[in-house]
Formats: sequence, structure tokens, C-alpha cells
Amino acid sequence: MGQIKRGALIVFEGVDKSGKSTHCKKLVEALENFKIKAKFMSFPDRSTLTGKLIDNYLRNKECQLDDHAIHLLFTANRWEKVDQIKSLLNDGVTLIVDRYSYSGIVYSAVKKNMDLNWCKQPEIGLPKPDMVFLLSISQEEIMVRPGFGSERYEHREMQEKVADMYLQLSRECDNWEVINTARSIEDVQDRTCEEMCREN
Ligand code: Z5A
Ligand code: MG
Repeated sequence: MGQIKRGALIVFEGVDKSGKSTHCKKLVEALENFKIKAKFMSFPDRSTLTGKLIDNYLRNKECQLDDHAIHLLFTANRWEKVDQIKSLLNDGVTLIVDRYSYSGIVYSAVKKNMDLNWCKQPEIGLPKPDMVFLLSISQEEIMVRPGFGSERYEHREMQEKVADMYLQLSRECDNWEVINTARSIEDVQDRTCEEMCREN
């Protein structure tokens, strides 16, 4: 029997409401149409032990938690899934992941008194993505999308700092594609599919 080709780990990053979940799901469908085994995964996974704490922190703006502690909870939420991620990739499944380590890094590192290098450390050892799509869009366009503003980090000042830090990280790595998502859903989908075909 031939060896199974490892699946690819594809990550979508971007500010709140930039369209990550929409485009992750569309990419899974497109890959499945090409008979490529693909699965959607998202972080934070609010259903797990750490996920329930994270969900409470995000939705309840009164919840007090040290910034280092919530950072480590977000990272632990990824480590909880590491065996599943590795096993799916080894089984040849391409994983399309809605937020990953870079969300962990940027949303913490933009806070006062948080150090970027410290924020990166607990992510070391998690499987590395083969490609990262950074969905980029202006704050004006984000703020008119449905649902903006309901959770803790969903305010302009934080989102602008996050957008800048994402761009800074994108310049440090050569496997990031920055995609302007202020276009129609179909246009953005065409771009992500094109990039995936180029890589395969
Ligand atoms: N966080 C963290 O601090 N540390 C971590 O390690 C992780 C996360 C993993 C919750 O994340 C918070 O957790 C987040 C970062 C922090 N805080 N903030 N901000 P989340 O992933 O659960 O939620 P979110 O990303 O903030 O929001 P979202 O609603 O999931 O956004 P989205 O997935 O990017 O957007 P969407 O649901 O695909 O699209 C939003 C709407 O726009 C929807 O109505 C779409 O139909 C519409 N849409 C999408 N694309 C288009 C285009 N191209 N044109 C027009 N309309 C569009
Ligand atoms: Mg989403």
C-alpha cells in the first residue's frame, strides 16, 4: 500500500468579522469538490474545558483575569487539540483552521505590559501552518458587518492595533498571503482557491 500524503495545515487570520469563518468553510467545500479530504477547525474551541472559561471571559466584559492567564488559556485551548490535529494531518486530511497561534500572539501582545516574545513562547511546538491567509479590511467596513461590538475585544482601538501587528507578522514569514476582503465573498473565495492551486 502507498504512503498517505500528509494533509496541509491552512490557517485563516484577521480581525473580527473579516470573513474568516465564511472563507474557511467555502474553502473546505471547494477542496471537497476536488475530492481532497478537508476539515474545518476553529479556535477558540469554546466547547472544551478551557474553551468554556475563554467563552465566559470574551462574553462577560466584567470577568477579571490577568492578561497572562487568559493568554495561556487560549494557547492551552490549541494544545488540547494537538493530537487530533497531528492525527488528521497524518491521515491525509487538509485542515482549514479559523484562527490559530497568530491570533493568540497578536491579541495579547497589543495589550499594555505584554511582551511580544513572551506571547510567542507557549505556541512553540504546535504544528506549523503550511500557509496563512491574512484577511485584511478597513475598520470602517468591519464596523458595518453584522454582530460587530458584542464581545470584549470588539472595539476600534484594539482592532486597529491588532491589524497593524498582523501586518508586521506577515512581513516576517514567507508563507503568508494577505487578501483584501473588502470585496465580494465570491472574489475573495476565487483568490484563496487560486493560491491553494498554486501551492499544490
Ligand atoms: N482570540 C484571542 O485573543 N486569542 C486567541 O488565541 C484566539 C482568539 C484564537 C473571538 O474569536 C475572539 O478571540 C477574538 C480574538 C480572540 N476577538 N476579537 N475580536 P472568534 O474567532 O470567535 O470571533 P471573531 O473572529 O472575532 O468574529 P467572527 O464573527 O468569527 O468573524 P469572522 O469569522 O472573521 O467573520 P464571518 O463570520 O465569516 O463574517 C462576518 C460577517 O461578514 C458575516 O455576516 C458574513 O456573511 C459577512 N461577510 C464575510 N465576508 C464578506 C464579504 N467579502 N463581503 C461582505 N460580507 C462578508
Ligand atoms: Mg468566525
